[in-house]
Amino acid sequence: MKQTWRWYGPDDPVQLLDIKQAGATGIVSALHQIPNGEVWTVEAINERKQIIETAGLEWSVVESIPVHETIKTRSGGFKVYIDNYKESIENLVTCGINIVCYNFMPVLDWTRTSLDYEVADGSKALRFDVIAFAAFELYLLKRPGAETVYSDAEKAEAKAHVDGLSEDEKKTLINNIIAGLPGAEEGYTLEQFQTILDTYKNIDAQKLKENLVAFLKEIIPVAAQNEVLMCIHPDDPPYPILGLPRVVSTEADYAYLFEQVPHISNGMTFCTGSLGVRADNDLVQIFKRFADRTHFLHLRSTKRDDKGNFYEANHLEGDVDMFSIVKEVVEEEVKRKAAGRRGASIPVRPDHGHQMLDDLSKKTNPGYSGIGRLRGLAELRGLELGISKSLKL
Ligand code: DNO
Repeated sequence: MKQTWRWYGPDDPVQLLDIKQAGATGIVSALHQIPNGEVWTVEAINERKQIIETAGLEWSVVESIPVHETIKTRSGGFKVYIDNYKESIENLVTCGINIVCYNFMPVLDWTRTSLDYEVADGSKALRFDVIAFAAFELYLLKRPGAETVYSDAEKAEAKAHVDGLSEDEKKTLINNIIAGLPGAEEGYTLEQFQTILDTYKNIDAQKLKENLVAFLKEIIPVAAQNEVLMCIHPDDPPYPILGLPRVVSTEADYAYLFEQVPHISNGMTFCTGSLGVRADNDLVQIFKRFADRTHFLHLRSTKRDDKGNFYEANHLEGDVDMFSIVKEVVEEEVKRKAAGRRGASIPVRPDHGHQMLDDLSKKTNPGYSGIGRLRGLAELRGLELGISKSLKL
């Protein structure tokens, strides 16, 4: 695996030199300063690239070029935004960068209710709690229709939950959900939020799928022509929330996208933490089926319960069978090498990590602390080495 690390740019509290010490050689980055939908110019890309290269690292993957909301709803100025998207891809190629991660989640990118859930060893993890989420949409956002999603028992629990929160705790819950986790390009106020949810009133899962395929039919030919690997990230969590459809959550979802637009440039970001939240997602089977289209790996684990709650576990613990996944990855790389395929080494990043040790007293990007990811990367690297050696590679 090509060991990479997500870096949010010059304002990231984790410095490029720290990343070198963590042993990563590749950087995963995005031009977060550019408003969603605008073209990434060659100049802006090169500026970031140079900063990365001056530190002796390589910009391996773009995560993400965000997809403008109007592309997802196919409304308003979406055509211009698709053209801009194509131009950004072409400009990245001009600068020598050719792997692009993105997602197609309506309104919200990844979603958690708690950013400081204390696990048994005292470190802090990100967590999604169904009742806290219900409390948010039923009693804080007051989303019309939310009451049809939950059972009476859940509603009662959610009410008790919200009644037990102080004003500050309510604000924190709201912010955790809608103010934008790192990498989510949009943040909203409560008022704006309902308005943007309403733009999906007439868009069900079928329609959203059609809109995604229409987008792919436009951008994949451009990517293919430029030998760019596009990799769509799964929904996180991988099921509908807030009455919004989500269409990149399961093996069947991915199979449909690849059937519709078969070129190999139409690939996936295999994110074990996102896909692993669903007990009915068989991760090894999904990887095996789409191994040749896996252009980027996000490796982390989650621990779920039978109520739909989950928290982010240490990388080698939780529900994800990381050994089996990494073994599949190592075997896929052997195949790629034998076939002389470009990019035989798949870029991987230790996805998220606990806030731990010195980082507990620092301001860190939720999920993206230095030390937690350092632990994750070290564990994954050791696992890979052990597997490779035992396979006599
Ligand atoms: C969370 C990330 C997501 C991801 C985007 C991909 O930590 O995995 O923000 O980057 O969904 O477009």
